[in-house]
Amino acid sequence: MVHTKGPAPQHHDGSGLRIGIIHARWNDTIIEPLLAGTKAKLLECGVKESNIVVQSVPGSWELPIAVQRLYSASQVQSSSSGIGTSAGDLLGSSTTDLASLSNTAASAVSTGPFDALIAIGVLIKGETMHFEYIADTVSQGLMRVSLDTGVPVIFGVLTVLTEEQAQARAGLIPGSHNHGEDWGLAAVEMAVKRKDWA
Ligand code: DLZ
Repeated sequence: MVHTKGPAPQHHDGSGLRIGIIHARWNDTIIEPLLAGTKAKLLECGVKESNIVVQSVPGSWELPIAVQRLYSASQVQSSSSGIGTSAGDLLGSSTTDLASLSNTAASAVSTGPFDALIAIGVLIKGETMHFEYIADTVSQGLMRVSLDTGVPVIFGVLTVLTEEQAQARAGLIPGSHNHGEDWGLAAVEMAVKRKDWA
């Protein structure tokens, strides 16, 4: 049995927050529980459903540009008083098998700048010769977006050697823990602290 430890949890009030989630569609059987765990924890922290925007991209490689565009779009909306293109429109609606967990551009989501963004992807070494390149570049890209924009970007990208390791981190193996829950908690904590540190 594979066990992984999460951080000591801190619970913060997410009721005033707006959170964006962007997930890759590669390895969707792992992505789905991770996304569900992330959303469940956000809701448990008090984030309103209407303040959670979910969008998808083909693979993890596309996560940094998507996070950057989604955040920029949300800033444009807030400076134009909500008139104009929605953040969802700029990325296109999410029309995957994960659709039940994702918003579409037409959903009744709020507008305004995001307080935190969560990038979710699953890279399994056995499946790609490019594993190291993608993992390294995506990690650096997501950190760059976070530092350039000043908005917390939660690193929800699993970089694992086997499908079994991925399943263990998605809570799919008995006794294992769903890391998506940690990412939801981290997003709320960092969004609240970012406001405190402003
Ligand atoms: C091409 C590719 C491969 C081989 N493996 C994965 C993977 O394990 N996880 C993932 O999220 N994406 C993978 N991709 C897709 C790339 O991330 C990207 O979507 C394509 O190369 C198109 O730019």
